Amino acid sequence: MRQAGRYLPEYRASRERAGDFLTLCKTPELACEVSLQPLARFPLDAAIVFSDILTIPDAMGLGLSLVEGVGPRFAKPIRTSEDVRCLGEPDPESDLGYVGDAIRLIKRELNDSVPLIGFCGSPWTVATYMIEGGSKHDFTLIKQMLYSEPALLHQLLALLARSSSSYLLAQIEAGADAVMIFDTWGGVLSTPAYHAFSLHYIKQIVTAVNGAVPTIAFTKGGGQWLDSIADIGCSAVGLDWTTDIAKARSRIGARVALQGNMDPAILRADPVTIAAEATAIVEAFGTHPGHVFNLGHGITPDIDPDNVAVLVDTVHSCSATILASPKIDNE
Ligand code: 1CP
Repeated sequence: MRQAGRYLPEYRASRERAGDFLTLCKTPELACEVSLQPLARFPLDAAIVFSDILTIPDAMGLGLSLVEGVGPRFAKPIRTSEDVRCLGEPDPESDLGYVGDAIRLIKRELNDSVPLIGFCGSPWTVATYMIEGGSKHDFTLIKQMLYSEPALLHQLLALLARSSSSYLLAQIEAGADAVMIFDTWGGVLSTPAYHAFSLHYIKQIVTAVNGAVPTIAFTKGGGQWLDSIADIGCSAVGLDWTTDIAKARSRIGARVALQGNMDPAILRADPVTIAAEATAIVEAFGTHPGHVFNLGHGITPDIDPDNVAVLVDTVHSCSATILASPKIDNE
């Protein structure tokens, strides 16, 4: 996650040239360049298009900016029923066409060497930014709306689900080989609220994709809801690092593939520790099919790229070893 980003000096140079983060996202040549940077350094098995989950609210006219040291900010957050009523559904071609253009460029450059992942945010997660006005991790305003004006929040989430569905279908049309739905903030909800306000809308998006390409559903903090997530029709479930991957495999691994789940903080350790931790995850999953190794969340800017190289090499070598020795298995 966040294969491209500030931990790479070449990303920082491209961002400097672009001037700001949004220009980087909206200039297909630059978005393509940045998407390919991690693959030039590491023998990764997939690329992910460089973009952000906040492109949809930006296209809805909320005035997105990325403030240095603060994170994303919206000039016009959504607070009232009038605000929600005024929102339109962005057109994936005319309003978000730069993402499709970036995907077409990346696909041409990849030339089928590895698959390309497209993505969007979950309606709930995107709505947290739209209502709070940016990164604010206490969720006071959106939870107030959830419990005092649930119909209004549902109206916004339904609009986001429709917008995200047409956006992912356009990404698939442009060449995305799989799509991932990031529900970074689903884990802050109670169980009934998670099902009604987050998973319900993720399911609508997965249903709209209708098996055109594999779909990956990731809820950070969603470990206790894995069975429900696996039941929405997605091809894979993303796990954060707080879930035991062996237990997740025995619970839902026959129904879906699992993606994950190393704690990105481990990348701050020494190479021997990184290799041991990565090997433990690959071995915990065992020889069953359907494990996509990944970090449980994004790489942070302080990570040494050499440590990422150790991780990628370890995953390749220990996967080959474990697949060659089917006795190493743990039911
Ligand atoms: O240059 C910079 O400082 C920008 C930092 C950055 C990056 C590298 C942002 C702003 N977005 C991105 C790219 C990004 N965002 C990708 C790129 C593809 C990749 O290489 O993996 C992806 C998949 C995302 C998705 C995203 N954006 C999520 C979901 C996944 C996650 O990390 O939880 C979220 C929550 C966002 C919002 C966002 N955009 C940027 C930041 C710093 C944030 C998080 C803010 C917060 O903590 O609330």
